[in-house]
Amino acid sequence: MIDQKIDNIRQLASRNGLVIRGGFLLVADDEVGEIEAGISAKSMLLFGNAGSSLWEVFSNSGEYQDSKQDPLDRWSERVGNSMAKELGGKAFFPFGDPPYQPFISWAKRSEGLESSRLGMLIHGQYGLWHAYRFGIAFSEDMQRFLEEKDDSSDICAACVEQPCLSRCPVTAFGEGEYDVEACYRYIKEAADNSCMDQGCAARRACPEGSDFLYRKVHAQFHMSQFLSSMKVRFDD
Ligand code: B12
Ligand code: SF4
Ligand code: SF4
Repeated sequence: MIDQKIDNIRQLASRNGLVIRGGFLLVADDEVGEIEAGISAKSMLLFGNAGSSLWEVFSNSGEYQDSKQDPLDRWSERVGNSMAKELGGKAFFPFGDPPYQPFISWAKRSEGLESSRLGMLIHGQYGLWHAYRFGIAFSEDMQRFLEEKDDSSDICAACVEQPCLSRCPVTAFGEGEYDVEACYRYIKEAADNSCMDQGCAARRACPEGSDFLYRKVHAQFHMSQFLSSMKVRFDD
């Protein structure tokens, strides 16, 4: 019966260009709270894009076309809340005001992902080409209907050349942390840079998940969103 529910969830996600990105059982420290009065949350499923899977649906949405701010966050909010309502769960989002929901540690608990040498999470199939749009908390244990997570491989440790670490023109990943301002200044000021046109050069240097590389128009969308949000932070 519940197996069928997971299948329905998968189909619902897929209609929105999303995939289930694993799930985990909640503990008291997660402080997720109740789904509604008197009904506590027991498990969480994460949803996101694998490669450009969401682009078709998102780029045809009202949020993408209305020229207002943060279209992808607004789209995620609408789709996440509507799926949660239909499934009897409660949606949580990776964006909004700090403190942020801990999607990085939730992702590690869900699919056993590791942080890559660049900092972002690397996936055995999608490489660096994936992201999270929302999580949905359920009152039942949904994790037991998913494949067991694989904690076994450290992809970056097995990568001898580690090309990602030498491709950034301003060494934004030089000190083991991501130098956001150096990245921003470069993509804003360098007249002809492939990062704005095709996405982060360091990320593109990674050989993993090359079938899931974001489409050019999708990569350009993220880079221009990043540029305008960093303008507010560093220049305004
Ligand atoms: C804040 C934030 C940022 C900030 C970074 C803040 C800083 N360092 O000054 C900014 C806006 C710069 C940023 C940028 C990007 N981010 Co970001 N970010 C987040 C967010 C909302 C919160 C992280 C946080 O503060 N956690 C709390 C602190 C205490 O934990 P922490 O582990 O120390 O967090 C640090 C890292 O997460 C790091 N960080 C955040 N994003 C990125 C991206 C990269 C490439 C790296 C190396 C590090 C990094 O900065 C945080 C603060 O130091 C998370 C979503 C979430 N709710 O977790 C997404 C998230 C980590 N970001 C993500 C992504 C994809 C990006 C971008 C690559 C977006 C894009 N273009 O696709 C860009 C990088 C731009 C580029 N060069 O291409 C994804 C990562 C997915 C994955 N595969 O791992 C997440 C999970 C969002 C999502 N919806 O999936 N991000
Ligand atoms: S290039 Fe190698 S070290 Fe860098 S993120 Fe990809 S697998 Fe990891
Ligand atoms: S977008 Fe370009 S400048 Fe920014 S971190 Fe990636 S490679 Fe470096």
